[in-house]
Amino acid sequence: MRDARVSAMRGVTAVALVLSFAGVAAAQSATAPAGMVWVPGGTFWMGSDEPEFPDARPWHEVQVDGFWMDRTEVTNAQFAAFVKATGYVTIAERKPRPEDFPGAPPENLVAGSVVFTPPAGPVPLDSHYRWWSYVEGANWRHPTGPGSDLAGKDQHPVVHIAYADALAYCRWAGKRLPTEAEFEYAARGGLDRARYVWGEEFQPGGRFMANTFQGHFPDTNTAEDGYVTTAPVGSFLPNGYGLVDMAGNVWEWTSDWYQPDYYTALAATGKVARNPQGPGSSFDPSEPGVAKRVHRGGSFLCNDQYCSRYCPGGRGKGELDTGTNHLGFRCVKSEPTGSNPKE
Ligand SMILES: [Ca+2]
Ligand SMILES: [Ca+2]
Repeated sequence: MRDARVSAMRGVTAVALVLSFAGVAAAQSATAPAGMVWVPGGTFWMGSDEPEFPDARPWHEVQVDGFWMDRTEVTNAQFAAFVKATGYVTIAERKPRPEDFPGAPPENLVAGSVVFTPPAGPVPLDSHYRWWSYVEGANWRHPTGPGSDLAGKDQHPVVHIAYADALAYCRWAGKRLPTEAEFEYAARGGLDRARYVWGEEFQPGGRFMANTFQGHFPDTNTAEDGYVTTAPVGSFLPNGYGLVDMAGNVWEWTSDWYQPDYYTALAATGKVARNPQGPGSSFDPSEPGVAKRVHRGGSFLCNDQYCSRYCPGGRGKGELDTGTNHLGFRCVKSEPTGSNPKE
């Protein structure tokens, strides 16, 4: 009788062990989506008091729930897998429709995208049209136009991504775009109001920490950080949450509409903003009729002469159909309500 009981107990123990291992396996797969990093929720100071960032004022307290975030920008290899699975055609690959551009000469309605085209010498920094060109045939497969391709660039961030393209990828992957607050919170990596996503010094110990622009903008890129345009994702050290390229390499879409005084409105409530989702509509005084969403993180073209918005408080913005060869994205994912891994 005792033997039977021991044997039964052993059986129970074995079953319990099996269940326990199954539980661990399930927990591991649930807590670690491939290529994603858990960003624990918390409260932080969002914004900036840099003189050149008037739309990032004032500092205001924001609370975000924890979420999963892609460790890297979405790569060409990842985007190619999405296109292969779905047959998706990006905005830049589609011929513009005359009804969307009334009055445009038919010869101008060509599929293409906007490419950084550096001038031969120094130019006034008064208009970005001096270094951006609409190039027929430029798209994610041809980053600088028809003569270029993705050879050797599988691990580079995908570029020429319009907002709808980013959304389509996110939905396919079962993810979503980050809010602006989630992006900044994640970019800061747990540091409180630091100037850079890695700390206070641009080159700690002489080391470049992000892919930005060195030299004289926009005509002479000395690429002391090793990269003239995009770098393979993760070429620079991760931040405090283990995320790479949260500053520089390519700008990244967020889901928020852009308004320059949104932070002022949040701060005026006198309360901590909880999981802010952005304003209900867009307004950019420099182009009032153009709806824009927020871009974050800066790019390989950022430099202190023209654009230091790779700093974590820096805000960018863009028209929804406009991709460029320094704009990509990454995705995030919420845990189901009530589940709170690692917290
Ligand atoms: Ca660079
Ligand atoms: Ca980036």
